[in-house]
Amino acid sequence: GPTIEVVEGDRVRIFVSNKLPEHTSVHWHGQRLPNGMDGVSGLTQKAIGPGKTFVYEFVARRPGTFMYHPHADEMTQMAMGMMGFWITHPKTKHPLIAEVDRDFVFLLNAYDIDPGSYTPKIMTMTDFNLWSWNSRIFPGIDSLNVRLNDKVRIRIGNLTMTNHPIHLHGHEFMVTGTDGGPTPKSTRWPEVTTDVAVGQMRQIE
Ligand SMILES: [Cu+2]
Repeated sequence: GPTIEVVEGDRVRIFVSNKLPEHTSVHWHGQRLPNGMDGVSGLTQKAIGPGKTFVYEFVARRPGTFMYHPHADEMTQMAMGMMGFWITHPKTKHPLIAEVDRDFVFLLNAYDIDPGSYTPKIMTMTDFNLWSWNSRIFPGIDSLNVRLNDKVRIRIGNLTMTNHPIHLHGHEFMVTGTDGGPTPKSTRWPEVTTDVAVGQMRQIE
């Protein structure tokens, strides 16, 4: 899905039109929002039927990096790649959110696709054979192009079924944010690998 970028305090309205042959919904993972906007089918809303549109509306309350995905037949819909990123930028200068020269987002997902087949096997729980970055697979992905001395932020979300240690060669980084928001400065130290567990986001700089 597209990366949605908004500014803290923005009121956001999203029209979700369901063109699938089955019901769906969208869960805005990590956002502070009214219960009815949380997107859990059968709990906080009626699922969006085929051909129907549901309008989500809420205020982006806190700056950070968030993910969104269906909460309806997740096994099928997430295994087919329904997921996306959401960035809420701070409205004013934030003591824990640095200004950066480059800001990259990567959403990890995984598929089980037999050779010669085009359709992921949706019932697989752990035995995947293709891991993708923003739904693309090397060499069909972009490199991270930066200038010497640029301050670089990379936001990595993991909506696969396995943890992924993310490792940089030749650079140290700090983990500056998680799903819960920016990390306190006292918790930051240099690393070259950080594990991004299932359902988590890690923001490194
Ligand atoms: Cu969630």
